[in-house]
Amino acid sequence: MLQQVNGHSSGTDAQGRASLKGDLQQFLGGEAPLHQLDDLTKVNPVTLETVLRCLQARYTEDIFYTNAGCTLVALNPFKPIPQLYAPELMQEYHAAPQPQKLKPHIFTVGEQTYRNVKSLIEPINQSIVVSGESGAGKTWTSRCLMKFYAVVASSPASCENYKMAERIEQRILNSNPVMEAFGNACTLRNNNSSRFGKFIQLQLNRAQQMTGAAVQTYLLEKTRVACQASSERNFHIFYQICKGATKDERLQWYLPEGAAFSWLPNPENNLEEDCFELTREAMLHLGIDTPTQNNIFKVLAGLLHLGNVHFADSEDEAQPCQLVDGTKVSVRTSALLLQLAEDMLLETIQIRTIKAGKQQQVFRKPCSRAECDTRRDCLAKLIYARLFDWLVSVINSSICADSSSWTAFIGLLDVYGFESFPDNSLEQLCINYANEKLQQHFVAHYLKAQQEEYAVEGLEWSFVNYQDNQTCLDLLEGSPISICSLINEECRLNRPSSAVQLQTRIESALGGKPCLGHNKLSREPSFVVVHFAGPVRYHTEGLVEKNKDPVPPELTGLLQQSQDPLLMMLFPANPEEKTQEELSAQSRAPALTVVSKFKASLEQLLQVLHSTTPHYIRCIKPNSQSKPQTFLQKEVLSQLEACGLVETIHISAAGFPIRVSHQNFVERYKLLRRLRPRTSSGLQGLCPARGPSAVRSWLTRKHIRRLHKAATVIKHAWHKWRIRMACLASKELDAMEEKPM
Ligand code: AD9
Ligand code: MG
Repeated sequence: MLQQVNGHSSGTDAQGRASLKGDLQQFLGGEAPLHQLDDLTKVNPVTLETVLRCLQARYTEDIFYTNAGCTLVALNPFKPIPQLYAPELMQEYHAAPQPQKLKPHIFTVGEQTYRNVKSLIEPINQSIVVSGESGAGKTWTSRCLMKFYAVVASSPASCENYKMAERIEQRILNSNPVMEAFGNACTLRNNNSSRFGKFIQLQLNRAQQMTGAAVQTYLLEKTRVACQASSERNFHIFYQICKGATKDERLQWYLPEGAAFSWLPNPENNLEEDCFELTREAMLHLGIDTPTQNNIFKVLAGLLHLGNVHFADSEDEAQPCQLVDGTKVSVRTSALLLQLAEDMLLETIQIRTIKAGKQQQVFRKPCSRAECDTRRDCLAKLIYARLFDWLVSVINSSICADSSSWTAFIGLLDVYGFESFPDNSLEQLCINYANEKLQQHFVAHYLKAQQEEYAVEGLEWSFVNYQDNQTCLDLLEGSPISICSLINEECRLNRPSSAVQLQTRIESALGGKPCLGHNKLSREPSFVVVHFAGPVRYHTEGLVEKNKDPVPPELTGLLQQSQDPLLMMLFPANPEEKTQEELSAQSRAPALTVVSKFKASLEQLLQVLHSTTPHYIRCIKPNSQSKPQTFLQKEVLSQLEACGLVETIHISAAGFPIRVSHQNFVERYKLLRRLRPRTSSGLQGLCPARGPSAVRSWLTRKHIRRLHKAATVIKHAWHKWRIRMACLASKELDAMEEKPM
């Protein structure tokens, strides 16, 4: 019996009494207390209101996980509950004959997924899509699932073929603090908000042991390095260095105690930023030695000093902008830390070089103050983004198994949640676009496809209406004209385009589309998209420029001259593989825009997801102040509405959640043939495929449970019979030996 999973009242007595009360109530014909309903499909009737009440009742009882048919709803407790994630509990779910009979938990999903890899029932590769808005608990959930697999799928021996004789699972777990230090930041919504998307494939061998993992990241919000919205912060790693560096390191990196940096706003206490030692240790375990680490931190300190370089307006256009008083020292320190010549660093920021004419004559043009700021920021973004990509590649080379040592994977998807701020730009547009695509994947997989197939297969079924987000996706990415195509076109035309121009183009080309919201309230140029999770206003100022993400070739050229070992590696003077920017600069072809690159990577991700059996965990944020014991109905309600939970429950409750190809079905249950007289159609008679395609067996969970039971009974009987036969045979042998011929 599973005890205390959800951390409410201690001791089993209280729990026992409570469950007895519930049973009695049910027996006497009364309704079970709401908080005891482990599956929302049992709520009667299934409406937004009843679902909300049930979740609230459970939350009040400190029960945070609830099944909702094919998905698991995870409420964020906003308080640590160690016993809910203890290794013993993981083992309990792992060892349970039927984990789905235990209390709903992410470990049930983890274990089910793990077992599916082996079964013939569904495609072998599995994925768990963790969704929810920012701060709802996606990263926490994926981290816990990784720990779960590290416990249940650990390999018995450490892998000697790796650089360090350390267990692979531990190394995979070590990738989390490193990626979070460099890729997470404190935002208005979440103190530890992921500023990149992550898909991690946990690789399993035939014995279902974890032999490695591969990480794929999506669209790091690199603008944060140089620009943070008010009350938000830079990536954790910068604060970690400033707080955690030793005295000696402070001297080396020019980070005196209490130094103020423009790119380090709001430096007051935040727990996530106190983890410098943890980050360093994890890096070491991943094979990044101390000198390389120090090199990384030195470069990051160089970026902080670069952020303190400020320019004043130039009175004479022919002259470069002057430095604001007192910032010359920042140029010097930054150049020193980045191992660049000081005057070259300053000049590259201040002066643009333009090649023109047939002879490609070089002209030098002093930049305006705003242009200088943009070039300074661009330099920082360029370094940080390359550093992040390099870290991911190091992590991958440290944890990825070679293809011969794994046969299947479990993918964990943790992408940034839906975002709506007072000021939304290209970053939010991409994030929300990704969330729309994932919602569509969910809708397509569970709601739409299932009902359509029921119809094709001729199953009796009354259709459930659901919120299809195709219209919103048409607005965002549809052809021939969509928001993405219009923003991309502005980039391609390469003309100075104002924010108002873009707004007008969007309004005139897409005005009639249902998901383009009314745009009356804003004074600034903007447009509104009605997403499945709510309307969001995007400001058009700077959108096109951000989408172009131009990197002046002089900046890359400058960094190629650095004497710093890390920068020399990140920006090789004669790169074997040219980057996208360099290629397009050479060929004069228009560079791929941020949106088009992001779209392509999303499509790839969706292809991978489509090739797996997906499982869904919906994280819900009970309040936006990150407070424990606070359940704000209005906020939860909008999240339930947004993810179409009620529709999911309806379909799960009434539908056939298990679809098995006939071949696999026959393979899995051929044992049961012994139960029935042989027919010409063999097992097809046992569970006939319906409809014209006749390829599937449609099964409810009840069907599957019964089939499993029957198969188990036969197996036992068969086993017993074999033992009996063996006993008889050995007795016979004994008798023969006793009676010599
Ligand atoms: V974002 O889209 O990256 O901004 P997430 O990833 O959905 O967001 P995250 O997992 O970071 O949110 O959770 C936010 C915070 O909620 C965490 O930092 C924890 O303090 C808290 N949290 C989330 N889940 C749990 C939990 N199961 N138990 C305790 C939790 N605290
Ligand atoms: Mg996150």
